Amino acid sequence: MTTFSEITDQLAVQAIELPSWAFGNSGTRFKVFGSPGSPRSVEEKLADAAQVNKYTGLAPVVALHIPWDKHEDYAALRRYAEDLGIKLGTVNSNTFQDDIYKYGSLTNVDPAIRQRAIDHHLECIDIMRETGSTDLKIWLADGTNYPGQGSIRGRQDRLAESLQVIYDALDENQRLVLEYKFFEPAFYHTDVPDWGTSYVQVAALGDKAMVCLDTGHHAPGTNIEFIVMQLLRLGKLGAFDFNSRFYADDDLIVGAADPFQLFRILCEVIAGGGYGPDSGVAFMLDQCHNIEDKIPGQIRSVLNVQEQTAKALMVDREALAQAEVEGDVLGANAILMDAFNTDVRADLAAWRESRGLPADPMAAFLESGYLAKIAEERKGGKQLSWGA
Ligand code: AOS
Ligand code: ZN
Ligand code: ZN
Repeated sequence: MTTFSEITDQLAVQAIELPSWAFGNSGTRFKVFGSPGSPRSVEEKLADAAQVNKYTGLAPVVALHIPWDKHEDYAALRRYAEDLGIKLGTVNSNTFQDDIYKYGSLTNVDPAIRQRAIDHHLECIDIMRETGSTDLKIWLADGTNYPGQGSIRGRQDRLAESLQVIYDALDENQRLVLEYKFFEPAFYHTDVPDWGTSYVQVAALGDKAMVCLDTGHHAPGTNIEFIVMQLLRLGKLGAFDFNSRFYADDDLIVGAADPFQLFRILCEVIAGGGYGPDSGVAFMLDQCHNIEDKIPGQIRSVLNVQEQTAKALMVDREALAQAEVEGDVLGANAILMDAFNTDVRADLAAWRESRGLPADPMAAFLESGYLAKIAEERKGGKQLSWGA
């Protein structure tokens, strides 16, 4: 097996993008629980995100959501982030909260509504120019609830036309990443339900359009690492939205429900050339913390990704290739499982310390008193929630 000391250079380049909305209050349709000290402004969300990077060295970028993170001065917001040692990243568009999008946005049969949705994306691209963001992420709530409600073919054609207008507005250094999801909020059909549809749409647009794979957006039992392999093989995996699910789009902490699945996904990412800053694959979290504290929730998340990445980097790929050639089924499986079953926690802790980071970022953050400090300082004002 590859030793831990042989993989540290690769571990050192890992960067995971945090979702700004993970720091606001969130919940389910039953209840949104507030936590003391939850952010009341985009700046406070960024300050909280910077804590995750401070204790882990793993999270230097924060993704924004428009309109949730609308700001009167994005250049100032960018400087504010840079002063905190982080950068503004992917801009997520939002066409799922306005009444006019009840029957769809980029797919809507009404050209005026489609134009409104396109204009929103053009506004996001303008914001990206100011924030220095390179990725525009599109997730659509578009779909229908009943057979016959809409022409599923017509909607697909209109989606292609709308995306083309948005794509044509991108600068040279900007990309469009199209996220898929098999259901919810629409329940009969979703306009971008699967990786194949996302691939077909982005392939028609050109090189700057890529697929975004949200790990929570698949039917139970789906072999997600196969999709990862295929998209990398096609040169079209642009981004991950990492999270974990027990039932549907749960948006729980990545690696919490199924660490082995996360390991298998990362094995395919590494094997397929999708790892590292020049790979073109953005590692983003798409999570909400409904009952747990948000900052520790995000710290736990990036550490989970780091831990499984370390194991995936330690797989003895030469031995694996050899076992495959020899038809050694159980030997090959054992090579993979050896890496997965290796406890890398002590090595990671020592390596963190050697880089001036706390051996145990969770403990160090909790001991810092930051949660009590924000609970005290952030009194009054309106706390932000997912969707606000
Ligand atoms: C929705 O299910 C998707 O995962 C999107 O990425 C969404 O924009 C994100 O969850 C923020 O709400
Ligand atoms: Zn997502
Ligand atoms: Zn989702």
